[in-house]
Amino acid sequence: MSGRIITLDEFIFEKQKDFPYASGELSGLLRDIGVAAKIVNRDLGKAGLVDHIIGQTGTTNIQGEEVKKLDEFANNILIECLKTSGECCGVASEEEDTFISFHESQRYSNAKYVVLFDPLDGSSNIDVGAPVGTIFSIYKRVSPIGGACTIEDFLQPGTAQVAAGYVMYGSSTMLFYTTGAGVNGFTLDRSIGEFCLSHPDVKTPVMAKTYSCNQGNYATFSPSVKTFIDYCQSSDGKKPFSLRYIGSMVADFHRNLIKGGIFMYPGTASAPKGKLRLMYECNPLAFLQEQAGGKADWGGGRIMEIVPTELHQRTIVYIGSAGLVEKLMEG
Ligand code: AHM
Ligand code: MG
Repeated sequence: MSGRIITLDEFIFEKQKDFPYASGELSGLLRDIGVAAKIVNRDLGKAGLVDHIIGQTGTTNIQGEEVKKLDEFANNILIECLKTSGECCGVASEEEDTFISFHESQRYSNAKYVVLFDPLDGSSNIDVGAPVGTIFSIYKRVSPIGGACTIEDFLQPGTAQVAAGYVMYGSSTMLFYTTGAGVNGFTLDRSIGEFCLSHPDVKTPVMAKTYSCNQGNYATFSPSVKTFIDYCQSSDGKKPFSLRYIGSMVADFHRNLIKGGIFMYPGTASAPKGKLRLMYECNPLAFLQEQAGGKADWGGGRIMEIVPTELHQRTIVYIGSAGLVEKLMEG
């Protein structure tokens, strides 16, 4: 890309002008998440040093300070950034047992958004320096403004999301988000400390030849998933599909979002309803994927139409290029 750099803050500000009645609160929230992502990114960059040179996480470092696990650290950073934002009345995190309401401070009395997030998805990858991610999902509260948040504010179907996105901490750190008007992606320019527009209006190819799943579980997949994988491997004498699986959903999803492909986490013997979380992982990525022209299904309909019954609910997920998800659903 050439031309003038557009930072995340500038872009959000420009987009806000497209919605004449927007109060700017959602824009403020997205900016706060961007700030949290930069802090997490900074500390992730030291992960190898912390674990192998300075001291193991969970122990005390040479300054006598406790070395926090990075997923706990990311969780705390996000909660703090959102709590002090003034636009968010409560959060739910994959790392917390239940939701947290910020209603006790007067400052948040008018806040109308709740944010759900997985602070550091794929965290088992940190030890080996492989990519990890933060995933977030934003809803308007349904309970009266000013009071404590209720579980109903959080248990909304994915179709009610007003914004969603992820940050991938990889060879580059990237932030992709949607507010329901397409998907835009930003890359962190470390020299100036800003996310800069690098992937405007992302569209996922309708067809592609990449599939991503933990094929070690093949024996326990359903017959239709096995048939689809067999199709990917044989391709009727033409070049078979490529299997690409990092084991970090954001990274696997991100590659397929841009290049095309399908990510699958089917039911397995140990997790018949799937492993991944509906509210923290699948709904936000489904929103992004649909906005980029792809599909996200659980085998019986759209992921975003599932009516949630619990915060930490899990779901089967098939997400990616529209043509591939449709092919799998045909059975
Ligand atoms: P986590 O939230 O505990 O990190 O687990 C989620 C991760 C995803 O990022 C990834 O797609 C999946 O677990 C990998 O699971 P598996 O190791 O079973 O293939
Ligand atoms: Mg996770």
